[in-house]
Amino acid sequence: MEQLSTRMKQTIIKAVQDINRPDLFREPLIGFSSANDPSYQELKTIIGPWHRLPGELLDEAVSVISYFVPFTRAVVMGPTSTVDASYVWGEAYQEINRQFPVIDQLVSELLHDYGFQTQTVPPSHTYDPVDLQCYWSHRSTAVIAGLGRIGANRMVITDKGSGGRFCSIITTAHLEPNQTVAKERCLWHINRSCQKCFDICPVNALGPDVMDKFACQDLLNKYEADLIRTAALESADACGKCISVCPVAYIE
Ligand code: B12
Repeated sequence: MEQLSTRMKQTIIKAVQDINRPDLFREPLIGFSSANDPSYQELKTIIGPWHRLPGELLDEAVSVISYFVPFTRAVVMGPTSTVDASYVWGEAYQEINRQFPVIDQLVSELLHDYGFQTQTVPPSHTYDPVDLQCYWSHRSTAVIAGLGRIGANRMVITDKGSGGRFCSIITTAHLEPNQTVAKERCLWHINRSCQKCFDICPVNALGPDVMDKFACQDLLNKYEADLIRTAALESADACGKCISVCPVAYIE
């Protein structure tokens, strides 16, 4: 299936190029995991029993495709260049969220041509607005696919940094799981020499042992209202300060 995984990676890379926003997005990173990786069962304990196994979303699931679309330096630096909401971060957030279903469709069509099934999951807003519980984590899927490790800001830090967004597709095709173990890049985890993400959060939602997701969500909603009112964006519940301030948010 080497030929299939190569064609798939080319499809995702070309689809991001075809968005034709080199001012916002860079070449994506792509990784595969086995649908039977025991980490998926572990997530039912780490996250909760509501988190689905790949096989609970697609019968005969064999592999999971995880991909990361990294933002440009200008986008990643946006949130720390403004006091409140960052327009360029909001625009990149809105635009890539709109493009993920297009990219997922192209990948699904390729796999269907080879006779395989797929199940896609939207990039965001797949959570219960009351308890913010989500049935499928693109973030943990990316970790299982070896694309990165979770930093103190709870964001996945890839070889191109944490500034960007993830999506994933479940399939009945066999795609060789990533064997490489991602490098630890978070300075808090390495030697406690950095806590910029904790310090910058405007609502103190982030700490070593606490992530107040409701306080964070409230700020995202406020910023979205600002961006809709002032900048004609439509769906941009985005802040990004805990990413933007991070020394490894943007890696060339
Ligand atoms: C619900 C949600 C939110 C909620 C709640 C976040 C939360 N902590 O649960 C709110 C609204 C607060 C939020 C805020 C933000 N979000 Co949000 N959010 C999501 C969403 C929809 C579901 C995430 C979720 O609930 N997962 C369940 C939680 C409990 O588990 P988890 O995500 O898997 O992660 C934890 C565990 O896995 C755990 N873990 C512990 N041990 C182990 C061991 C293993 C082996 C593994 C695999 C995992 C693991 O560590 C993780 C971190 O706590 C995802 C999209 C998706 N479907 O994945 C985006 C997502 C996580 N958000 C994202 C972003 C960028 C943001 C914001 C920066 C807003 C913005 N866009 O500007 C802020 C950052 C807040 C922060 N620092 O965490 C990105 C993350 C990108 C990255 N580099 O990692 C995602 C992946 C969206 C995307 N498609 O890219 N978000």
